[in-house]
Amino acid sequence: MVTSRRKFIKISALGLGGLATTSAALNMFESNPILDKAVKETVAKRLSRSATYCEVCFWKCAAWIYKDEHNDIKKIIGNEQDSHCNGRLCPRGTGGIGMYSDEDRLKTPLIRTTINGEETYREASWDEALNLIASKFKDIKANYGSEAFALLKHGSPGSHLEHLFKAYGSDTIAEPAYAQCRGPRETGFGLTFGSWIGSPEPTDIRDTKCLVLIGSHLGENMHNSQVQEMSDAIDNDATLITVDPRYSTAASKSKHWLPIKPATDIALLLSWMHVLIEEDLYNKNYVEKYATGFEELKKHVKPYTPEWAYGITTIKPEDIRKTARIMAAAAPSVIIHPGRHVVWYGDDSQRSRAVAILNGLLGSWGNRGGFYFKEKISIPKYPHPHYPEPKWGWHDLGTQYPYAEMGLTTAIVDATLQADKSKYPIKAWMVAGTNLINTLPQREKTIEAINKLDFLVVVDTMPMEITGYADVVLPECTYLERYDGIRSAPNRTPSIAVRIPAVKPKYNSKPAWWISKQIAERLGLGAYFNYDDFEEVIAWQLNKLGTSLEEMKKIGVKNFPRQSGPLYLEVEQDYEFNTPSGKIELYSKELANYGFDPIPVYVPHPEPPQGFYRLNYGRSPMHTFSRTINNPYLNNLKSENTLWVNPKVARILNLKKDQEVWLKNQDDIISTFSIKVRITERIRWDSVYMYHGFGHNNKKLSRAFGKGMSDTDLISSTVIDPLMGGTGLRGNFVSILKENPHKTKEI
Ligand SMILES: Nc1nc2c(c(=O)[nH]1)N[C@H]1C(S)=C(S)[C@@H](COP(=O)(O)OP(=O)(O)OC[C@H]3O[C@@H](n4cnc5c(=O)[nH]c(N)nc54)[C@H](O)[C@@H]3O)O[C@H]1N2
Ligand SMILES: Nc1nc2c(c(=O)[nH]1)N[C@H]1C(S)=C(S)[C@@H](COP(=O)(O)OP(=O)(O)OC[C@H]3O[C@@H](n4cnc5c(=O)[nH]c(N)nc54)[C@H](O)[C@@H]3O)O[C@H]1N2
Ligand code: SF4
Ligand SMILES: [Mo]
Repeated sequence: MVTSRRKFIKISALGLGGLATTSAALNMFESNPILDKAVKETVAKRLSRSATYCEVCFWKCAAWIYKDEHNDIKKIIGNEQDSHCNGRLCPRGTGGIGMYSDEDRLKTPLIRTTINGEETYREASWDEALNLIASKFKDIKANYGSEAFALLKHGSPGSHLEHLFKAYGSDTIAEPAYAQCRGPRETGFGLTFGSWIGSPEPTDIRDTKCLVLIGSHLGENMHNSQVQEMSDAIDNDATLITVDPRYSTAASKSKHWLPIKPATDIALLLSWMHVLIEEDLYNKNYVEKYATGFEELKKHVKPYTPEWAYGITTIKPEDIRKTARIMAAAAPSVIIHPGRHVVWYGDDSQRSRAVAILNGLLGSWGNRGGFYFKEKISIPKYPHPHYPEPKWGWHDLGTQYPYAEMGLTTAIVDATLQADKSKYPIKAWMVAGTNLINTLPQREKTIEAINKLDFLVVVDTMPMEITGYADVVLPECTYLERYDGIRSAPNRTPSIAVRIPAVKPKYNSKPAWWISKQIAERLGLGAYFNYDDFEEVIAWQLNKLGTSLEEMKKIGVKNFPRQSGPLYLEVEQDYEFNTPSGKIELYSKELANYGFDPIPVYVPHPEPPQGFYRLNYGRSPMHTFSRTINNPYLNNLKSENTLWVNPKVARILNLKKDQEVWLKNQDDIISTFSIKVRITERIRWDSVYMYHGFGHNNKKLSRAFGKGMSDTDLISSTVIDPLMGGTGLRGNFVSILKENPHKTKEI
């Protein structure tokens, strides 16, 4: 129901920080007041539209870009036929227009140069920049082998450049969406159900009776259709249980909020399993038919009573029992959400596995209101010669983590640091669509690795921090000005969506497909890019899929019927899971063979020392990471983050609302900028909280520079997941400084 969904967004936004941002945010979920005004002013004029999918985050909602007869983009709205957005974009998607209009954009290629002894950038032609890059590709190959050139990427530009790198002979490739984001949950669920979760998550939220969110703050984490479904589920009286040390938006909509002591989730999960098994509430038929290892699990969780968990988690035993019973009553229409950003404390694959096992006990996998069987269209490969076989690549880095199934960004950093003594010497990076300086933990290490490189080229749309370290900066045009690969994502019904340029690239910017092709041609690899325009590739693929570019330009999204069978298990259906045993593995022999715990175990983590608070962070509903902070429309909605501090702490430290403070962490690292205090009961007294993405330190970002604080400044300590190499980021502690430490230093 549209009305109540609107209401939900309104209420949730209200909780977020005052009316000023709220009313605009509310309006923006469906329409943007600033853009609406522009549209009204041109009401007499006809607007034409072209299809795209959003690049402001990775939910990839399909949308229409409206422009007037002067080719001015006026508005972006969701495509009604798209299951990722159901015709409505989130505030960030609506504000995506600001990515295009931002006057701070990168405008032309830049080459590092020294003038009067000072390093600076000079503007260059594409030809000069591309020739220089091609010569470096050749040098690296001749001196160290192609494998020594690494690609660090995120988002759409990545796939074009990945093709270039593979043609060149390197699959030394990684993205932060694995080791700094989803990796552990894919391992945890993969080990249990034999299937990755993937994106979008196959959570059947719209039909669920009980949704359990553990450190997953849907509503601030604005993944579009997921938030819409949660709102529908609330309308349908589903029970929400939120486990979060912070009173999140989701917590404010929940029947049960469990303000867990940070870093203790595995204890709660084990105790929930204990209650389900001891009280005979688990889904017996399902477990008997589909699971293996039940007896071992039963024995394992026997000691983990709610009373035991209370001492660890601070969640009252009666609340643990009550919520376990609610889950069991809803089963199998219950979801213990797998989360998305799950790199917390280093034992994250095991925590994710505990979440998976709990879902297994309740029978939610393959059942309505639990997890559905997803399906996607496979896009035909445009023909090209075989890739050469690299001698080594991402597989060989981080081999100590047996479940690392994608490249680890941090292993690339390490291999770069050890290039002189390693058989895998990394000597050059291309970075595209990721602001590594704010994205990777242990910034000093990232910068040290960059300093060791022979060559760094950055492809970006904005003068983000990472561009300041490049030898060559290439300006990519925004998603509104280019073709990209066809979107095909797993969902209830498979669909495809296209991205068609609405306008010509502004300034002297170019799309990543063109950049890749230009470099390839200079390297004699033109055969891999056998087309003049990427449009030809898409047209060819669409024909193979039984549609055409003409049709897709008109409809933007095409939904296909399911081919793989029903969304859910049939009653008593035989089903083989893609695990070694063919069953849901409550106990994993494979893990035992590797010397890991076959069933998750709770291990205590370090606590904040005296005078320190745990640094907690999360998503701002108005922004995506660091990429949108300078966006004129979104910056207008939220220009800086605040530090959430419990009133008790404020009293002890005598902090006032809006007072500016600096933070110093356990390694004596001090934040670059200050942050304003927000005193609120919504955060526990043992932690402080801030939105990630703020505190930019590149002056070229005129709106974002120096506004708020960067959580990454203070994440100098990580605990690595021994299974898959993810970097646990939540083990950092900060003390609050009331005097400007930078000023003091200068005196
Ligand atoms: N401290 C801390 N670190 C984190 C997180 C956190 O919460 N806190 N979150 C983690 C998670 S979950 C993730 S997924 C990662 C995200 O990591 P990133 O994807 O690196 O995040 P962004 O800061 O958005 O950086 C995106 C970069 O891509 C550029 N860009 C945007 N659009 C385009 C485009 O169309 N073309 C090109 N070429 N460039 C473009 C932007 O200008 C920006 O420089 O960060 C992880 N790291
Ligand atoms: N608006 C917006 N939405 C986004 C994004 C964005 O940049 N902006 N990014 C997208 C991406 S790539 C990702 S990965 C997701 C990330 O979104 P989520 O997976 O939802 O995760 P986080 O932002 O890491 O979650 C932060 C929540 O975890 C809680 N938390 C902290 N420590 C603990 C703990 O020890 N135990 C428990 N139970 N909870 C804890 C925090 O208080 C906070 O509420 O968001 C996606 N959606
Ligand atoms: S959720 Fe929002 S930002 Fe992400 S793709 Fe959809 S509209 Fe864009
Ligand atoms: Mo992420």
